[in-house]
Amino acid sequence: HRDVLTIGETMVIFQSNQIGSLENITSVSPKIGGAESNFAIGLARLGESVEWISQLGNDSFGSLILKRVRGEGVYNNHVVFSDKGPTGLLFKEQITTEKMNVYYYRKQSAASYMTKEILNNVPFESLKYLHVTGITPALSDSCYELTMHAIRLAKHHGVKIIFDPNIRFKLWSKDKAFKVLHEISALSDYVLIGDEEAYFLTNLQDPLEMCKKLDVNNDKVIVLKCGANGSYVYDGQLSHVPGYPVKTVVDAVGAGDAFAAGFTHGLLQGTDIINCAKIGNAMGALVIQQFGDIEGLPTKDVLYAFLENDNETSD
Ligand code: KDG
Repeated sequence: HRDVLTIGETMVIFQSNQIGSLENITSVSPKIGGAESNFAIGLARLGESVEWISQLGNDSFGSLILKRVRGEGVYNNHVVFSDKGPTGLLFKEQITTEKMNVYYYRKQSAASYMTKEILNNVPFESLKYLHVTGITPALSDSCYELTMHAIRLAKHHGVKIIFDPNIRFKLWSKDKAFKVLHEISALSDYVLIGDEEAYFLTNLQDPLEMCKKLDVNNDKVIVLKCGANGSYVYDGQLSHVPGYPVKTVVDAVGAGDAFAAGFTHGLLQGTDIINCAKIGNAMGALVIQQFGDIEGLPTKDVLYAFLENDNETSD
């Protein structure tokens, strides 16, 4: 039995161990990352039952990913290995301590060939939440169809949908992103969105106005993530939830996924949405203080100690 399901591509990440162009570096550390598996690992470390579905290449990178995700206690028995394409890769280039470039090698990857059939035999009836990102529908037409099929199945079984747009302009055109992200957002119960993403989707800048516009049918919770400024929660009324100041941001990639995991953990624990956002803010603050998408994701004990001591780790 799993409470949460997420579907998406995970890549092997090669992160440079030195500052400077990848042209000059002499060593990299292989890690793994992908918005959906980052989210799943975040939840699993907090003790929640979560399944991640993906299609991996029939190669060493694919088995590296599966072993690591499995080692985190994430359910993975619907993951498929395929010969249609290789496992996707990503390189993180640490240009300066503050600036990082990200390069994808994921076109026609195994994951981009996922189809909706991958959901055959997945027990939606026992789920509580489906986590959807804007990355999976951007990978290919069949991945878009898969995403919409997952949403239909979730609706049919009364499973709540948590949507994180995770806009990646390297993966699709602005027009297509705009159309599809609005389509999915309208079908979701919780929209966890970055302030710049909300600006892209609404062309508005005021938090209340953005939230109102995104809540097209007056039926959802909108959470606006504002980095160091914390987040806003909107459920007809807007509340600000302060963030946790971090002295040194080491690697900001993965903050949104950590937020989503913390927020969903709060929902599963039955706490109110303001507290869910507070947990999300704390998760984001913890993850950006370490290199890698998932390395800084806390266990439950670490998270609750951080929440009790407020921002202990940033001193
Ligand atoms: O949210 C983190 C992701 O951006 C990273 O893990 C890579 O999944 C990724 C993507 O498609 O950008």
